[in-house]
Amino acid sequence: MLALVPAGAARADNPIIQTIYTADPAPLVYNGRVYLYTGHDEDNSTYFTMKDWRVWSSTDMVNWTDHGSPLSVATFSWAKSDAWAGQAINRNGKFYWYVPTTNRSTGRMAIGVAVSDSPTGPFKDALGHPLVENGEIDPTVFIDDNGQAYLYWGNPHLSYVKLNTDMISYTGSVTQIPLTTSGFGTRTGDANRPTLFEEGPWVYKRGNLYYIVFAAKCCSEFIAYSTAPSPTGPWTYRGTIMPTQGSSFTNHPGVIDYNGGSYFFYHNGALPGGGGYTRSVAVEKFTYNADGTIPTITMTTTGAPQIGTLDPYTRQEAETIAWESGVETEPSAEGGMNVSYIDNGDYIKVKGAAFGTTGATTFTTRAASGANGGKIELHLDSLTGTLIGTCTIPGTGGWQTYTTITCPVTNAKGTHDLYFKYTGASGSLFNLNWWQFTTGPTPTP
Ligand code: FUB
Repeated sequence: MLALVPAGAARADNPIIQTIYTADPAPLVYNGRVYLYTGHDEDNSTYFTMKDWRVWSSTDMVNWTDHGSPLSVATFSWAKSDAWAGQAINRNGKFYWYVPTTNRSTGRMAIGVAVSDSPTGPFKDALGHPLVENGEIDPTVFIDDNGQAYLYWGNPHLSYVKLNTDMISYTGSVTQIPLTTSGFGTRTGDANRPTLFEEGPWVYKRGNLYYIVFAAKCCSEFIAYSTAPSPTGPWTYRGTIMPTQGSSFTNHPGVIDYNGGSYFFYHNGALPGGGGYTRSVAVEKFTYNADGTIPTITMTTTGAPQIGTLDPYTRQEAETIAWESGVETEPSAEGGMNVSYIDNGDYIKVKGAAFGTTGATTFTTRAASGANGGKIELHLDSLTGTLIGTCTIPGTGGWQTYTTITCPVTNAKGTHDLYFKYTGASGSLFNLNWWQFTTGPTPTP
């Protein structure tokens, strides 16, 4: 469990995940939604102690739903440790997640591929052995317009293979991309690494231009990029995207276009207790220059603007969160995830809930408590903002014994950030699976 996020950070929306430490973001746009695949730094880690990968999703770039961990080192029978930086992509109605992890029998880093029918998993090992192995890390996957897929990876070299359309095999041999200073910039002071390329490549195409964005120089890293007229080069170094910032000595890029905007995902050490081995994923919106070059992007605590609003009149997962303090999540007996370890004074913020002109009349939530329950205070715009309702959650006889509770609500009109403030006795109060408001005439008791 992370240290409590200070109250002064309540307006921040970056880092976008606060329940755990996350690293190595890999966003994927699918079916109108952004799926975000990340690593997971263990609490109090003093190395890259990473056992599982995580999935999150959002339609508005600020409220993120936790889908838990559908892939871990244990998924790969041949893997020993190190759930490091990967990327997922969809093809053939399936989702392929390429990840670096340590091969138990060779002791080297290898690239595995997991497959699922759903972007949120569960994922299984597609092969039962590594897809490729040369002791290097950080796969990025890209499908060109002609259907040819490429898998790139590397540290200290940069290699690629041409994937077959099954996405789990390749044709031809592993090819090393020449790391020239014209292609990847000049590093001074390290005879073994004459260019800026360090790790974490992210390859994509925009218009007719191919981009490779990467973690540059070590340590601390910054984010730089190169472009090319083809997926195999020749690459031209284009400069810095994100300077060294943010109290993590690594950084890691993920770039997407979504809903008419461009977004840059990265990680830093911005949460309490954060640092080089306890990192957190964040996002910024940006606009390409007219010539296709990428502007300098600075880390912020505000993050990307919200796209649209959140509909409080449709069922929302309790683990859809813009910002929180003190809570955790866990797999729910009812499917998906639930919010857990809710203590007195903890809170969750969801951003931009559109209550409309008629306003909300009731709040319903699915809750369970193996203790004596507690209360949910519903506040607008801040933890001390207008109180629109208070819902009492009883003990239900078990932490996964859920019941549906409805409470009256007043004064909830217009669009507001919504704060769920949890109060009660000491210890865990209750778990929450989902919530939903109703609008319309006030129901008669
Ligand atoms: O998260 C473990 C390693 O740190 C990743 O594989 C690298 O890209 C760096 O972020």
